[in-house]
Amino acid sequence: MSFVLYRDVGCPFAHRVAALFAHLGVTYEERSALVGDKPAGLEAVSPAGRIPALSHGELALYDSLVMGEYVAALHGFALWADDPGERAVEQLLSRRYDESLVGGTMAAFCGQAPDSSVSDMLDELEWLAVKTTRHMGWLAIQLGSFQMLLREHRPEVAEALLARPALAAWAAFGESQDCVREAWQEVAFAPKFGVIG
Ligand SMILES: N[C@@H](CCC(=O)N[C@@H](CS)C(=O)NCC(=O)O)C(=O)O
Repeated sequence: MSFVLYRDVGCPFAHRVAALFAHLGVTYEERSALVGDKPAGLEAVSPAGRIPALSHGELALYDSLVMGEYVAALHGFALWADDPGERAVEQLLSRRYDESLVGGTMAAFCGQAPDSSVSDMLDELEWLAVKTTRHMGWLAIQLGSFQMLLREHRPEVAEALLARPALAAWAAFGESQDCVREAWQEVAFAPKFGVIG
């Protein structure tokens, strides 16, 4: 029974699922579309037409966190820290990232965020990072790309991030992960948002 991942090339939620598969060495089929397009067959798996979506046999999932939990559980991978307090902070970080930091990150890449909001975003990331000692697992996978993109597209923000030791350590770990690099090498959305060229 194979996994089929429906995604578009720019969706950060899809990237972390792809990165998790790479990290686990799990093969999967991919139905990919350009940014803003829907991959063929998506409707059958994702009733709201959202990406990413994942099918596995009869199972159809359309939230990346649920996919991560499922795939990790199947492969005996610890998505979260064992310690309840640490796990709670990791989950808080994950939720905050999804709710607002992904949008803030994208706005920063595109130069559409005022410096004050980029600084607020870094403040919150730092606040969460100092409370999270474990850099392994889902956390690194989903956030390791942050610094790579900043370094390429907003070097001054990358510098600001490096001035914060908790974030610098965290970014260095994330950047060292092959699966993070592989997932983000595919990113082709930057030109669409006017970041490149
Ligand atoms: N919580 C969802 C968020 C997914 C999400 O927002 N996907 C965007 C693309 S990156 C999407 O499908 N947007 C179109 C829509 O909501 O109809 C997840 O983690 O999978």
